[in-house]
Amino acid sequence: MNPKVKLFIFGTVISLFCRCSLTPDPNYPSKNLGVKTEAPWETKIYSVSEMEALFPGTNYSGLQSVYVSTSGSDGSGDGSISNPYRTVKYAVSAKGTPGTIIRIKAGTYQESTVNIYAYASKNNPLVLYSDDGPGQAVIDGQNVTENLIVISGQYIVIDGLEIKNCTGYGIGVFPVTDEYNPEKDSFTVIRNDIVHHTGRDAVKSAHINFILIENNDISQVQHLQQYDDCIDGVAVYHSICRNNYLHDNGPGTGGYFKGGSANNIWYNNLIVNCGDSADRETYGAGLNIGGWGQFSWRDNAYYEYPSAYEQLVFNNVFINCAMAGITIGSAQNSQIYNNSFFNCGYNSSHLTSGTIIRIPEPDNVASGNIQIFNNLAFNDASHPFKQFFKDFAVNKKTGTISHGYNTIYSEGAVIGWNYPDPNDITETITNPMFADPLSNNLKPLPGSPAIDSGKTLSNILIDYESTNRPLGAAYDRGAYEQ
Ligand SMILES: [Ca+2]
Ligand SMILES: [Ca+2]
Repeated sequence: MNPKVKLFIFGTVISLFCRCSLTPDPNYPSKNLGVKTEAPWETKIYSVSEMEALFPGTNYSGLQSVYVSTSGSDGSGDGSISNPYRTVKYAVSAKGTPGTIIRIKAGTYQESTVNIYAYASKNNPLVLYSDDGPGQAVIDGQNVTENLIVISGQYIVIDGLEIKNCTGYGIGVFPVTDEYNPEKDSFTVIRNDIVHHTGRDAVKSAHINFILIENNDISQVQHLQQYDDCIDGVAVYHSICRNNYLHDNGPGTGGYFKGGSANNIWYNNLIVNCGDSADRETYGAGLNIGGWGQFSWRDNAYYEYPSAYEQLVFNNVFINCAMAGITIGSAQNSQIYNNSFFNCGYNSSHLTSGTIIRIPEPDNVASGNIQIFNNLAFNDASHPFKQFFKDFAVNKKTGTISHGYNTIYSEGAVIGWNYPDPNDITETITNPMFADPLSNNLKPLPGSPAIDSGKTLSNILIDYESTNRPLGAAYDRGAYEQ
């Protein structure tokens, strides 16, 4: 279960000031990119509050109930509580219509691929629900089924299921027809699920708009084809990933949105033991924002464009992500605010590693207009790192990288900032005094230099525990406010 013991408020109110899009360099060649797809740098930028208001909430009381039980029958059942169906796949095919909640009773369901296709609505979604509590209904692919749940259409909610043991994706969210189809606004919600031991990415979305991924426990991809990720998005516009526990994924990342993705917001996630790959620099990170040669813009891979736009990453806690906490690979207009790192970026086996936040040189366009403020990092004597962040993209079209008010400390090695201003007096090399980092508690102790020393950031109005910011005399650095 998700160990993030905290009060989670769905209606978190965060308002973001409008940010202007950064268009590609005018020297980039123009491309025929299809008539129904807007460019990632042209799409509207939604704040958290604007975006979350578009998704179905957690009150399912008005929906029609259909029941599935391990004691039910697909042949003689009718989906009623007294005569339930036996399999999720059959229940979805028989009764998976808008305004329905498929209530799956406790037990393990050995399923082949469950394809969910429906055009529901915000107030009448189609919900798959673990009826006896999160994790009680288990969908088991027995490492035979390829993709376990495949979603297309609109307003489909997967709530509380444990999903495990497949050779493909655990949950895949894709367009109905092709990348140009006009129904690309998905509004899929993946909440309270436990997804693990998938063959490929645990939660995969591609070529869609609007997905909300919250309160999930996602881990242990089996990496059957390549190093894969807890959450992966290709050419996804408008997503919120929050309050997830992303962990124990070895060489893969906790999360990775790329391929011309835009307006993706990551906050209040706990990311532990991800990105330990030493030979795949792209994937070795807790979070990977953008990526290598990954610009697909919903059709072809165009290396001339950046991989991600408008990535907002705040209040996340990173523990033991060996290659890097965050990799910013070909991302533009992105903000890295108030994250806390413990024992990340200590693997120095690659040129660009040994770094808490990496901004390496990708195959396509380098990163630009990156803001890095109010972050904290501490590594103990056994996990020395070389620098807090470093920009390696010196030979390409690197835009501005702004930073300040970060505090770092390494017990075991000489450390530095490396770029561009090591004398910035707001940035300090002092111990942030995390309370109990070995127990994933990175809340600064009383007297920490992180408290009341942060930069005021008008779009960061809560902390990792959903406490309002600021408290006390000023904003704090790191994920917590006090
Ligand atoms: Ca992947
Ligand atoms: Ca404060």
